[in-house]
Amino acid sequence: MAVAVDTLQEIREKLEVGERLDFDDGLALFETDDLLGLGELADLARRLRSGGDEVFFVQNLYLNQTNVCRVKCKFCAFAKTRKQEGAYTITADELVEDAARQHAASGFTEIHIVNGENPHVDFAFYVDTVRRLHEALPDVHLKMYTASEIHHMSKLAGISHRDVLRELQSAGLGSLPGGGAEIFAQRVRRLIAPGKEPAEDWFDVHEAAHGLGIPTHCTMLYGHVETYEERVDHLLRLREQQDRTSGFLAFIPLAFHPENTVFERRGWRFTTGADDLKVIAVSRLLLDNVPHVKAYWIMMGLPLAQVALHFGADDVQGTVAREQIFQAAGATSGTEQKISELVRFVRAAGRIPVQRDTLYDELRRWQ
Ligand code: V47
Repeated sequence: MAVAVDTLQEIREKLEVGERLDFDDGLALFETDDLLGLGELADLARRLRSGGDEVFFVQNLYLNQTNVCRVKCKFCAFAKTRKQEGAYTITADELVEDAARQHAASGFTEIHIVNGENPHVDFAFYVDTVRRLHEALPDVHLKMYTASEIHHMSKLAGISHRDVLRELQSAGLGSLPGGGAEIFAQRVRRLIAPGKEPAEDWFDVHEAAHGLGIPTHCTMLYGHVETYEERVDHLLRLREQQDRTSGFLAFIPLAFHPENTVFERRGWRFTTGADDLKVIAVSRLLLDNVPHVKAYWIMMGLPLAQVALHFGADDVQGTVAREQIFQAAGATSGTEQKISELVRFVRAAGRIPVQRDTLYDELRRWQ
């Protein structure tokens, strides 16, 4: 649906006087066909909220300790049951040995771990893994376990989200990735992930993490059955949470990848570049209190991620060695970029590449 040019103009006026955008603004932004106008507005919002020309990335290694999962989300191509071919669960010893070898070779500063919700291991398995990784690589930031996994651990151990997080934090956990959010609307969760906990649990985990001083990330999985209204609702719920606890470091939109999922058999397709850019821009505009928006190159490819840097994104996530979840679902971008390649792409987009650590402290800048 075409949205009148003056709608974007009204939103621009709100931005310029620092007025918060509301639900109807969010909807109008998703409905506009003026893609370039939208991008320009999002870039303005980023700059008005003190963004400069810097674009951030981290040197990170992705590890998945187990792909065995009890949940069976219909959008997922990564999860297996224990008896399925390709199912694996790696011991803490193996994981630490692998991570230490990789670290000696490449010197990453962050390990990012997301797993299946394996019903065949206990809570001690996770605490032990964090402790051993932290002991072996004390200077590496451990960004581990989505809210869904923390919820799963709380069920395994019969303790609260907060107590799970406290134990993991004292073992060396640094932050949480943002997965498990999907779309918060229960209508959508029932359709794409009927076995998953409700949105309230995702928020409870993040609220508890922020209360303990554990920073977290937040995501939205889009491009399936959700409506624009449900996207806006999702973003505004994240904004409300951030108003209360301020613990989100960054927002990462995740475009649905259909290959090898139930939905591929129903003919569902990959998202389009226009929609990917729209989601980046609208999230930058609505999430006025989340410091960074990531254009995740694994998901959108580096060329489109470059364009997204002019649509409100200021981070391309990282070198991302060994990503598996999107590869399983048909990502064509591959995994692991050299730092020199990220730098080349950011510079060619007219921006300043900055290598950061997980908490956005600057490690190196290319002028
Ligand atoms: O919760 C799974 C998504 C998430 C598919 O915090 C899919 O920086 C699209 O948490 N198509 C897990 N998305 C990954 C995750 C993550 C990824 C990147 C950065 C960060 C961060 C966190 O991946 C899941 C789900 O939302 N996902 N399958 C799929 N076929």
